[in-house]
Amino acid sequence: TDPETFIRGLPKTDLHMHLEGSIEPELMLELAERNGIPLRWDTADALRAAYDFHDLQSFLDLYFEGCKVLVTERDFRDVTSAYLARAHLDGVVHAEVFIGPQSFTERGIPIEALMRGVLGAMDEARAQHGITSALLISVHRHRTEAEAMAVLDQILPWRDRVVGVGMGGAEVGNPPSRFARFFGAARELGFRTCVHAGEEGPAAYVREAVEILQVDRIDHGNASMADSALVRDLVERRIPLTVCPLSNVRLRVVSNMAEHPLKSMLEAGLHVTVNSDDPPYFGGYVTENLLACYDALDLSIADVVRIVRNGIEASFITTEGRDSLL
Ligand code: ES4
Ligand code: ZN
Repeated sequence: TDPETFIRGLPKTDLHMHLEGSIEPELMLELAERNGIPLRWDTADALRAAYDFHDLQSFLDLYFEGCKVLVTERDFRDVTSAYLARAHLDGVVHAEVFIGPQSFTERGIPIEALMRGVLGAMDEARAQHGITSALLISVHRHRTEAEAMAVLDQILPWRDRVVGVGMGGAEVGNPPSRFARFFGAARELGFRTCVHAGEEGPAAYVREAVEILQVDRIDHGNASMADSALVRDLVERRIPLTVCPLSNVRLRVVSNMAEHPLKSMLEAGLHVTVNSDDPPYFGGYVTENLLACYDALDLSIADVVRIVRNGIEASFITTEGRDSLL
């Protein structure tokens, strides 16, 4: 079999994926129409053509604009169902998906609509396709820590259904240390934790994430490679990094896939996983991400299998669940 068929057939995880960033252009237009939300584009092709970014902020601007089409419980359900069905076809057996409530609650959308829609679709996808999933609640680092603490309060009724909390948004100028109290409180409540760090920001932000926030996983973490002492710590503590190669190319974190640090990270002994981030915006699901790396970085099939196993080990699901995947 060819590499693509083999990689698609591997039982994979997607541990770094934002539901708001999973809306395919066709669904975006359908939701806009259904909710009477005006969009600047009227065809899927026009929307796709707008997915041309020069950095994280240019992406975030479009991504937050796209969030406006999500209004009702049904919308959150539809987006989540569509992603999980697509991920299942891609060979993903377990997905841990982020949603950032602040984009919605700031417009007066009740958190209940979001939670019921997303969790309902997750339950349905498990019954329908067998795909398991876990929900991660993400806060925005370009907002205040007080606002992040309010999100923690809002999700308490669902604390048994939320596996962890994370943080994304504009990285440079918003170091992890600014949210030390928030992550401390989240851990205290029993949530697993992860944070976007070292995507556009420096290795020092990854260090803060590990040492001050004490997170269980780093999202991206590319910049770690600039600090060999940090790499040693990450290896020793076996802290997983959820790397998103196509995202890194499209947001110009790397100039092209051949320059991506994934292979060096693997060779350094880092616990790297490969994930999709925001699939339609960046041009691929997990299989396309793995295949792009396989092609550009001269990975072996054994390297790909190692990365896929790392994903299963790095998941936040229970040991019992994980053993059935390994
Ligand atoms: C992000 Cl808030 C958010 N959503 C999706 N992708 C991201 N990358 C960095 N922050
Ligand atoms: Zn992300």
